Amino acid sequence: MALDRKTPNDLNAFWMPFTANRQFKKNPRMFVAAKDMHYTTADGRQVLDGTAGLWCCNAGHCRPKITEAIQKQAAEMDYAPAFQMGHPIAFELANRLVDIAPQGMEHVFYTNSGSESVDTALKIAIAYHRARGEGARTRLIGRERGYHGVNFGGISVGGIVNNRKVFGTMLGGVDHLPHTHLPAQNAFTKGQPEHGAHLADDLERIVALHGAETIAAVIVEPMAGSTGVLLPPKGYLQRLREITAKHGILLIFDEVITGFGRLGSAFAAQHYGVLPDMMTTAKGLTNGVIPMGAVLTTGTVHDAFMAGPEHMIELFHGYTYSGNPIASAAGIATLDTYREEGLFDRAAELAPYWQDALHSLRGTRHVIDIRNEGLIGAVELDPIPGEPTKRAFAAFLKAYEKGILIRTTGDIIAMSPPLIIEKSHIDQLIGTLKEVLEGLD
Ligand code: PXG
Repeated sequence: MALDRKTPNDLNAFWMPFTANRQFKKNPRMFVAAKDMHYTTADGRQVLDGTAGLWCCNAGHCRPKITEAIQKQAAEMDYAPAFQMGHPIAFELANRLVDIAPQGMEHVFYTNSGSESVDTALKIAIAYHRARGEGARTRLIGRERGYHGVNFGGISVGGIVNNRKVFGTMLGGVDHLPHTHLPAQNAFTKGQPEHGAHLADDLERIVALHGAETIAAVIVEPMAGSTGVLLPPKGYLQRLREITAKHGILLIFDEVITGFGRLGSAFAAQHYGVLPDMMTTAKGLTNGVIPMGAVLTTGTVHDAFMAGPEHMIELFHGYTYSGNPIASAAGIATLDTYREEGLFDRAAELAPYWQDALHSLRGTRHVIDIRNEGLIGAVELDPIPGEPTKRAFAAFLKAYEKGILIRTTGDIIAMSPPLIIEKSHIDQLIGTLKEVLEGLD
C-alpha cells in the first residue's frame, strides 16, 4: 500500500537524476499514486499532470489495458533473450510500430531508453556507410540546444551546455548546426514560426568545411523539446532533408518526445511531412510505464547490413533487454490504447483550444514568449537579473503547491499533458499558471 508509506525513512541513498539533491531532500515532493490525469501526493493531494510525467505518459496514468498486459506477460514469460533467440511479442510490436510509422520506415531496433536509441542510431549511421564502402563517413552533426539524452554519443551531438561541459572531450568529429530560436522575429508565434528556414543552409557550410564524404549523419529533434520547446521554422526541416539527401548524409529525427501523438500525428515526421532515414523513440512507446526505446530505420539503411555470409551477425550491437517481453507487451497495449481511444487525433483536435489557452497568457507578468504545437506548450519568462532559472523554478514550486505539475528548463515553463486531457483540465492548468505567474516576484 503505497499510501501507507508516507515518507521513506531515509532519503540519502538515492542519488537523484537531474535534481538539486540537497534542496530536494530538505523539502521532498513525493508522488505515491497516479490515475488518468492526476498524481496523488504523499499528503493526499491531487496534482494535475501538465507534463505527462516526463513527456511520456501520453495515454494518462495507470491505464487498465496496459496494466493488465504487463501483469499477464509477467506471469506468462518474464524474460527471454533476443540474441540468437526470439519471442513473438517483440516481432508483433515491431510490426505495429512500422504500421503507424511514415511510409518507408520498415525496421525496428529495440533499446531501453531515448539515450540508448540515440546512441544506437548514431552507431547504425556510421556502420551503414562503412557497409557500403564509405568508411570515411564518421562525422556526426547535431544542433545547438539539441537534447539527445545523456550517453556519450547523445551529449556529443547534443547542444545543452550543462549536459556536456563537465564530461570531457566526448566523441570526436562532431559539429553543430545553429539553433533555430529567433525571438526578435518569432516571439509569440502560434505554431511554426515564419523566420529561420535559412538556418538549415548552415549545413552547406559544415559540408564545405569537412567534406561531405566525411559526414555520416545529421541528428535533430524535429521539434526541440527539452531545451524549452523550439519549433522548426517553416520550411526548415524540408531544407535539411534536401541538403542531407544531396550529399548522401543520413538524416535522423530524434522523436523521443514528438513520437506517439504529441503533435497530433503518430510522429513529427508525418506532422511536418518530412521523411528521415532513421527515427529514435522511447517514452510514449510504452506510455512511460516500462523502460523501452526503439530506432526505426528505412529499408535502405537496414538492407545495407544484410550482406555477407548468412551465419554472421550483421550488426554487433544490442542490449540484454532489447525487445524485453514485458516491455513489448506494454508497448502493444499502449498502441492499442492510443488507437482505440483515437488519442493522436484527439491531440490534433484539442490543439487549437490548447493554443488559445496558452496564448491567453500573453501580457501576464514576466512572460516574454509563448510557443506551442500539438499538445506541447512553452511559456518563457524574463529571468531575474543575475539569477537565471530562479524565477521559473519558483513558478514550478508554487504551481505544485496549487495542484498542477509543470516542467521548467532555464526560465522556460514547458507543458505536455497526457493526450486524454479534457478542456476543463486545460482551463485549470492555464488558469492556475496565470495565478502563479501574477504572484511571482
Ligand atoms: N532524445 C530526446 C529528444 C529527449 O527528449 C532523450 C533523447 C533521452 O531519453 P531518455 O529515455 O534516455 O531519458 C530525451 C529525453 C525534460 C526532459 O523535462 C526531457 C527528457 C528527459 C527528461 C526530462 O525536458 N527527454
